Amino acid sequence: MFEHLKPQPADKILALMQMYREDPRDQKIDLGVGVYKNAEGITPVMRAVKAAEQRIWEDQETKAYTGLAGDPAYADAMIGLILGASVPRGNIAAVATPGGTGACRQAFEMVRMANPSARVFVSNPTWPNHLSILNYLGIETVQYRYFDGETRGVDFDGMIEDLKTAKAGDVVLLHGCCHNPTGANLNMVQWQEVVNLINERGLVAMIDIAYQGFGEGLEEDAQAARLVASSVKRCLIAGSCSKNFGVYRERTGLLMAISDDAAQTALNQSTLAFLNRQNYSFPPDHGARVVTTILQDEALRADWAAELEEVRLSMLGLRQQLADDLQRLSGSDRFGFVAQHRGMFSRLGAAPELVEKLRVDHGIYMVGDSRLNIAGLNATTVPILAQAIVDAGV
Ligand code: PLP
Ligand code: TYF
Repeated sequence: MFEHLKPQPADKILALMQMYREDPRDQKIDLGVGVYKNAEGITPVMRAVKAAEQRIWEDQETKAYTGLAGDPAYADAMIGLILGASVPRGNIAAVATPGGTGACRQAFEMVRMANPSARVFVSNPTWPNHLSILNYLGIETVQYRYFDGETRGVDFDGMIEDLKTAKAGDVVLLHGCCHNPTGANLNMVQWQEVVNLINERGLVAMIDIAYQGFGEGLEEDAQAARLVASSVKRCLIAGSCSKNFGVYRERTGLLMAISDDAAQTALNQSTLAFLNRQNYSFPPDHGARVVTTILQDEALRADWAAELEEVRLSMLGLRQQLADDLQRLSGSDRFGFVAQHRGMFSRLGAAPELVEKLRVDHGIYMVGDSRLNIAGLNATTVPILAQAIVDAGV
């Protein structure tokens, strides 16, 4: 039977990661996969994570199963982090999931269960896994305009025009902050307009928030999710701790389903628990326990927030340095968007041939759509990248 299997397309980002590893050149620069790296090129375990792990090692008395939703304390802590007090706790159903990917997957499964004919509107472009999982589940997708290739900002008029074609019950998937892959984000006035449209048309909002704390700050980056969650009748929020706690491989995520009705919330909670059971029974606990330990302890939380802020500021510094170098070398302001974008990524808007040329000629690895991971740079490699970009005629 297995001979009937067909080869599946590889994840382009992960394939690039492999290609980089196999490149023998010393001067190569990895701007591919979205992993934070410090100036030494290391993805460190955060101080508070180490401390929490030590505490768990000392205090944990059992590794017996938690519950299908994971540890309720983890959900409470993450709800506090993402939503603050913007939504009454009683309106939120939540389960731990294996990473933000797991949260997206479970969210899409819930959509399909609730309304098999619902379409999911995704930004053009979006994180490739969104499309890949939606296609795999047989859910119809519609792309809405998002990135303006000229300004490298958001094509907001195009976005609204396209979202107006959504029908009641369709889902609108939005990146809560730090859009992947473009780095271009809505301002709060635009978010309000999107919320109004969602409400007018009876759409279902879904927020994927994987970079809280990487853009404008922990609270600022949650503003859009809070606005949406507190203004719509129902929504889904997929959260990830991979980046902001640096616990990538621990697979630590949370899915929330929010409604304005207690009975509906109970049904949502049991549905989410059911979906967890169908897919893997209990969600992973270690990363969730680390995150809970940090968020519940004042000192650990403050230290984590301080280290996260250092990470955020270092990426902002690299953005500014790159924008300045590009301005100087090109003698034009056309790269100013690099300093305006937020999060780990910027989409340069370069043709695939140029991206390929940068890889072949300079050992500079970025995703084929010209997404670069700002955190892959350091003070030494920024000028090298800037020169290569200008020489290539981007
Ligand atoms: N959503 C987006 C937009 C992402 O960029 C990522 C990747 O980091 C995720 C979700 C989920 O990542 P993970 O499954 O590693 O938590
Ligand atoms: O976009 C990125 O680079 C990150 C990491 O299948 C990632 O979100 C990439 C591909 C993938 C899972 C995570």
